Amino acid sequence: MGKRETRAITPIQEERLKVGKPKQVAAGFAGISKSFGIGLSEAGLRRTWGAMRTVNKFDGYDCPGCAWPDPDGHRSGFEFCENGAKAFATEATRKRVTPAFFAEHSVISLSEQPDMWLDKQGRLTQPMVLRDGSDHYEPISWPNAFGMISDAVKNLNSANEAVLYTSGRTSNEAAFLWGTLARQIGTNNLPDCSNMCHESSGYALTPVIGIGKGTVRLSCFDKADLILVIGQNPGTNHPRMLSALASCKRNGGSIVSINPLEETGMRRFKHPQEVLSMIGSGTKIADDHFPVKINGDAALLKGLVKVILEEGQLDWDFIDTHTEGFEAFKQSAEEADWDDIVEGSGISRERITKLGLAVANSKRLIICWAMGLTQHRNSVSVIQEIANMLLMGGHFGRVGAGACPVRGHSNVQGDRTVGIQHNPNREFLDRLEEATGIGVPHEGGYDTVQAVKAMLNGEVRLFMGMGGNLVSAMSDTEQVANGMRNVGLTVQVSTKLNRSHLVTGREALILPCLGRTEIDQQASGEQFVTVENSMSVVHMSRGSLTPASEHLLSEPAIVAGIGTACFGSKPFDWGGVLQDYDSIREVIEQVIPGFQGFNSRVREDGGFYLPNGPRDGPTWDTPSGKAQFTVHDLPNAVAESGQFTMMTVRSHDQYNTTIYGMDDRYRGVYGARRVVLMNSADMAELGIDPGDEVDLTSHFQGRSIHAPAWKVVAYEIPRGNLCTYFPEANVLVPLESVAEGSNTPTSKSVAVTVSLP
Ligand SMILES: Nc1nc2c(c(=O)[nH]1)N[C@H]1C(S)=C(S)[C@@H](COP(=O)(O)OP(=O)(O)OC[C@H]3O[C@@H](n4cnc5c(=O)[nH]c(N)nc54)[C@H](O)[C@@H]3O)O[C@H]1N2
Ligand SMILES: Nc1nc2c(c(=O)[nH]1)N[C@H]1C(S)=C(S)[C@@H](COP(=O)(O)OP(=O)(O)OC[C@H]3O[C@@H](n4cnc5c(=O)[nH]c(N)nc54)[C@H](O)[C@@H]3O)O[C@H]1N2
Ligand SMILES: [Mo]
Repeated sequence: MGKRETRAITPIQEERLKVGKPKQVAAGFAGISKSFGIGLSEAGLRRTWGAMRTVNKFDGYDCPGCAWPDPDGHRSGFEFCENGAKAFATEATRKRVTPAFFAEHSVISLSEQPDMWLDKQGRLTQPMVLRDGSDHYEPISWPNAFGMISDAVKNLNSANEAVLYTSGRTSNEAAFLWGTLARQIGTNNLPDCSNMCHESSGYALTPVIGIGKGTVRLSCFDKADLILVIGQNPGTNHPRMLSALASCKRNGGSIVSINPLEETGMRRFKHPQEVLSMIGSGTKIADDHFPVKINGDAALLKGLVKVILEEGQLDWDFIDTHTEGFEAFKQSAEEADWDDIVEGSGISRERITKLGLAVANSKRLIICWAMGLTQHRNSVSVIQEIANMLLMGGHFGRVGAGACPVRGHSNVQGDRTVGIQHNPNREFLDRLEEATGIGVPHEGGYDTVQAVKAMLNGEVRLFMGMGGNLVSAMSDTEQVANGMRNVGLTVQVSTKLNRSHLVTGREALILPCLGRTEIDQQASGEQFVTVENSMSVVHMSRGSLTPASEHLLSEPAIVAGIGTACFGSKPFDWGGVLQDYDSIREVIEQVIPGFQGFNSRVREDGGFYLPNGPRDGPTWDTPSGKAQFTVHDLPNAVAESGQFTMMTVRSHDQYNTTIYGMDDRYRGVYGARRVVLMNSADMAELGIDPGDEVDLTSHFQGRSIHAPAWKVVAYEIPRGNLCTYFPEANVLVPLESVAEGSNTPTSKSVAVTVSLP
């Protein structure tokens, strides 16, 4: 049969753009009342109130909003935010997508609907199948769905024709089983959302400090004397982090934001849990803001390093005892030219010097970063420059100091820890083999970019997604869609309807699962799962709501069902471990270092910290046992003359590809998402007025991609830079444009020309 021509990109709609002033104050009362409002309208009063009382409590569910940790020891407060409330409401909604819904709507007609509409139809309720040649999903039983997958596995010409994607909301238990399933199929093709997210951070940090994770605890934020927040928008994406920043300020610390945009949370913040502060104007968060050009961080950091070296305020004891490579690093920094630094960063030498002195004088420095640093061609080297700067001052193994890559999805870090790795190391594979009896493959697998390329080449016959929405989340949407259409069977384990259910292989399955807020009942009784936050704390998560439908299975049950259908119970007893998740945790304990006593320790209030050499020692799990200084040249500009550098970011009303609403309240952009933020001097030069529609064309290695009709918003953004929202703008990010080393799509560095239609 021919391929279905479903739409890969949300249709372009009539949008009513209204532009106001960016907000000065984040969160506070507007945040809380809005949160409840969102919860109420979707989930109803009893469910909203009941669930919000248990979120992030020791015995409640882990907030699916982000991976920011909860305070150690007193995790019983009302730790939630607008972001978490929205994430809760979309999951706990009372609306349902039933078989009747699919009988009424063909996949073609569904694909003509906007992404926001798809999500708003409610929770998926039953397993559904899209058969070869059919335009409608129909119900299928769980055993038959698992049977289809097992047939597909048996029909693979080689195990590497299977790809198992993971999104970062999946629990440790489900993720561990998922990775094990892939290895029993015989492949390490385990691309995951990290590949598009913090891969650059892990890839950069592991060789230089011996671990690919952050090295601070939440309590460090109270003690830091300086925190740099680089390439991150916490007001929207990690609102609870603002409490930690405010606490640093109350204790006399300083906070500096480095970002092409002055984001709202970094201006002022009202703590929603401190009623008194709602009355005042809130805490001023950032003491200073550096409006660096997009990807100007490499130059800015180089300037800071030069100032620190000139100042001579280095921790020489630390450098002598703990590091290697200082001389080469020093020499290369000294040779860097100030004109290049100022030109590359867009920040004057005076301003860089001022910040450099503050860094040099800091005794307890934390550097936080997120997607503004990880999604560029030279991301790995920028993050290693951050490590250099921390090493110069000895900011490891010291309370109140360290590296803090702020994770996105609530368990993206845990998924990696328990084996979602496309390039797993030998020790892990050996232990997995020993604990499960499964003969594991040793050849490395695909990341997301490689997986899409393999699909385009017709080398993938089975794609399965554990959560997420790869079609919309990946770069180069049309290419991803072409790849998906080449696959024999595509399977999505999901809670909500999204585009990856509509742009499919020849056949497709939707396997609906429990969400984190829901009760998970197995043979031995009610279960909990575990997750790991941004600061390496493993803790439990237990839902309390009645499941959205009686047909739902938990994620572990779905993986175990597939495992049993494909391989029976030998050598690994899929059905057996499912009866009680403690048994899954027992296997994890045997395979993953740091999980000794998993079942008892995770039952303690707040869970436990995984070991972390640079934080706890410092010790360094590098070949020489020392931390490494590294040398980095300044990058060439992405954009040629006449081109802009475009970043693609999140609005305030979305969770990745889930669109909650059309407003970006903090930035003052209302009613529209197909917008492009632009400096007014650039607009004047091109004869563009606010509200005009322009076409955007991206350019990479001779290939151009054209996307029409973006409304222009005049915004305070460095000249030569543009900002659009993802996922709409993903169509413009070329598949081939990736970060060196980590292979992450360069979603924050796209060379673009702007034209009036
Ligand atoms: N409400 C909500 N919360 C979320 C998410 C969500 O979609 N919605 N997503 C979750 C996920 S998976 C993640 S990974 C995180 C993402 O959290 P963020 O990384 O905060 O997300 P982005 O919107 O991509 O914002 C990137 C920020 O980097 C800045 N930036 C872009 N390019 C550069 C640059 O070259 N240099 C510097 N210095 N700054 C730059 C942008 O202006 C923007 O402020 O949030 C998580 N939390
Ligand atoms: N241009 C551009 N592209 C980007 C980014 C960017 O900044 N710019 N950011 C990248 C980043 S940081 C990330 S992390 C990726 C995100 O990529 P993904 O993780 O693949 O995407 P999400 O939008 O988070 O996935 C949403 C879907 O997950 C499913 N879901 C929700 N909860 C659950 C659950 O509990 N279980 C299961 N099984 N399914 C569930 C729902 O069906 C929902 O539709 O996108 C990346 N793409
Ligand atoms: Mo992410």
